[in-house]
Amino acid sequence: MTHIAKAPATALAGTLEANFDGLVGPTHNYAGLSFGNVASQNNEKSVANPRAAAQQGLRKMKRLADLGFAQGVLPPQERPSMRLLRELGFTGKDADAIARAAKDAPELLAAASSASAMWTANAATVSPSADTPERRVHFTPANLCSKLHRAIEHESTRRTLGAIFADPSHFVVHDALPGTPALGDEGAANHTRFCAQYGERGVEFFVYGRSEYRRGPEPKRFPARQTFEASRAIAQRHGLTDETTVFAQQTPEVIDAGVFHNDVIAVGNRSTLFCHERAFVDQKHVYDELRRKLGAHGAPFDVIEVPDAQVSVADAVSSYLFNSQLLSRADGKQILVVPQECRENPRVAVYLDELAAKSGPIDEVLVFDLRESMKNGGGPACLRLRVVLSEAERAAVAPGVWMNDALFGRLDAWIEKHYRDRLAPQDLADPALLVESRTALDELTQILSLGSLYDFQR
Ligand code: SUG
Repeated sequence: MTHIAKAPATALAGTLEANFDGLVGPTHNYAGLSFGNVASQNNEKSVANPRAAAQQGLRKMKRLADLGFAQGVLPPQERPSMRLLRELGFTGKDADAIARAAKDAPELLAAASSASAMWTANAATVSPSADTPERRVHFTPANLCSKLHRAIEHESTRRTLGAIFADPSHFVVHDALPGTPALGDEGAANHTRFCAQYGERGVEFFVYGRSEYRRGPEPKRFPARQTFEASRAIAQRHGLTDETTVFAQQTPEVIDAGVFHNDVIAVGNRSTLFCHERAFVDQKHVYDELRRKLGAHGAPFDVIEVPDAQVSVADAVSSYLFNSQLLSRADGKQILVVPQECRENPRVAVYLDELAAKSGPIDEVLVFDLRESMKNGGGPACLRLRVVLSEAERAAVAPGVWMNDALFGRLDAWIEKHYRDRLAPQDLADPALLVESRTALDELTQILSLGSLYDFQR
């Protein structure tokens, strides 16, 4: 069933969707930091392979670039975060601070060491210029305030996005929203943009888990990370209007079943929404509103709804069927990029076989081994940030981050040279890991031509 179509002609003319994947950092490990994320909890304290993790992600980027998709790279962050360790009171030389954290508070050292910035679907929410009043692309880095190890990402994310999308005539990179429970924001993992053509005005779909001020159903077991108030604030600061936004609440029961972000249960592209039948509160009303608002721009809207009877929420969570990338080929057909766990679940495999055989909007399924990331709850869609860009905007992006044969070769060799192939929880206490990471990242900023991005370089 995994039929691989001929590579389409590169559709680099006009406005298109570029995907910016996070390069997995040298400290990738399994620390069980994400309560509510079933994979993260199940793999707590197992031994990770950072080199394989980075190479699996890099191969996905290369393959999609080879197929003609615009593919960029976002660099990892500095880890362990000495800034966090210092803020938490671990003083002295770097090695001493790490040793003391390892002894007195290993959970804080694990939080400071997480490579979680690799999941760039959580880096920011992005509104393309076609949707914003002054026709610039807006980025709001996500505050990720519901987890300590992720709440330390947004400042570096802002700096990185500012370096890559630097031209103020095309791009606006905002600060993250204040990091407080009322404004919990997890970025593009809870945001989808629908449109007829990428360059036309779209409808932006914001999905939240709970509201701080409006009474409503809430999950009982696991936290809802995204609030309505955060989603609404982002729409407001990006200049979106009521006619071009739809807000929907995730079903609390699916959050309690491990759907910690909407992209674990739904994915959309252009005029297609692919989702589970239990994804949203008042789901039919959500479809109607999307259809009506898209229709007002003359855009169609198709839903591919997967019934519980065929794929349960538990199957969706363990296979990550919906954490797929839905990508438009140059010929207008769409491909679905799924993790290999989808082939290993018999019900999901049957569903995908049927989907690819039907003459619907999805024509082809591509399967990737992303095992190392998957074990922390990060599938193909978590690893990428979508940025719709016009030709002029693409020309304004820092050129060194676009994936091509030369960049692939350099990054592959860089990973081989700098990454460990084994990282166990106790290895986080090793002060050599900080030195190795900094050496690797220093070289990376040269490979990507991004200047001095990191605190240790300044
Ligand atoms: O935030 N896992 C990440 C996975 C993020 C997936 N992203 C999207 N669905 N878009 C998270 O829960 C686990 C780290 C650890 O346990 O070591 C972690 O942070």
